[in-house]
Amino acid sequence: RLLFTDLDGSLLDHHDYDWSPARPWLTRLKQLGIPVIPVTSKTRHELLPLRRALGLSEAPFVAENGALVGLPPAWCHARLERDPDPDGLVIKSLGVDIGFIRQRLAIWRHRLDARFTPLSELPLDELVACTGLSEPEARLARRREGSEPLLWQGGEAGLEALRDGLAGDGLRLVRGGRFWHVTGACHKGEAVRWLVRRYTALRGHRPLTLALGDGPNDIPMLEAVDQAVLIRGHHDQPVAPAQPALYRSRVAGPAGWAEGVAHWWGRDGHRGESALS
Ligand code: 2M8
Ligand code: MG
Ligand code: MG
Repeated sequence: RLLFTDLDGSLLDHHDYDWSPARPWLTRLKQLGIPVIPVTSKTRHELLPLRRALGLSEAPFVAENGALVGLPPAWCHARLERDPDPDGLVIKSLGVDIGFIRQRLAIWRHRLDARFTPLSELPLDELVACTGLSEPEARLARRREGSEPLLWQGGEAGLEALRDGLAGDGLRLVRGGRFWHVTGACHKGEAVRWLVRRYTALRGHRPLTLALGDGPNDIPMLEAVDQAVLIRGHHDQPVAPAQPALYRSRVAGPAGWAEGVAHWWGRDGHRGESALS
């Protein structure tokens, strides 16, 4: 089995990034040998200390909304990946370079007179104030490789115009928590499928998959798995994944995360443990 999870607003609290309500389940999943795979808007630099703190350093991860996949040695293919980075990870790019994204954003901002601030242009103190990250964490959030978050300051129509313009460049615009995120033609769902294919190739069987998320950018991920949890969130937009095996949590954040895992994989709830597992 594999568990894929969004971080902010899901495994981590939207405001203070606490995950204590999810701790008992993290321990139990570790004992069961079930990888908990972060699939997040965060950068791989933010993920390094966070995976360590969460006890997830042996699991792969998806960073920057599907733009990057990080593989620890056990997930590498001897033939395909030979050169891990100094942290022992092989990084796969599924998106496009941040330089191209920033270049196109600058052009569309000018052409459409669009009102937004890219994260890379936010002064550090403002980034700290609006996210609640510490200063060192905010520095790591700035080290982006395949996605640019935007603080949107314009209206709905401007957003659609920007989306259309970027689509012509092969770029996507998705809503995260506080930010809108610009990426290449990648998303969380594609990255999850990539990892499921890799697991299947290495282990010789398809895993049973569960995914948990709270935002619009999580929808493709929730649609790419066998069982899904939509965590109660902070969104005004209706979020409705095309997923028959969907559980909507009653509570938000890490408590909703624990509620969702218990729903599908709890002691009395061995639902869906079909031939897949
Ligand atoms: C941004 O991502 C979140 C998650 O969805 C958002 O859009 O609100 C990213 O900049 C990420 O790198 C950062 O850690 C996070 C902090 O809240 O904000
Ligand atoms: Mg989220
Ligand atoms: Mg996220």
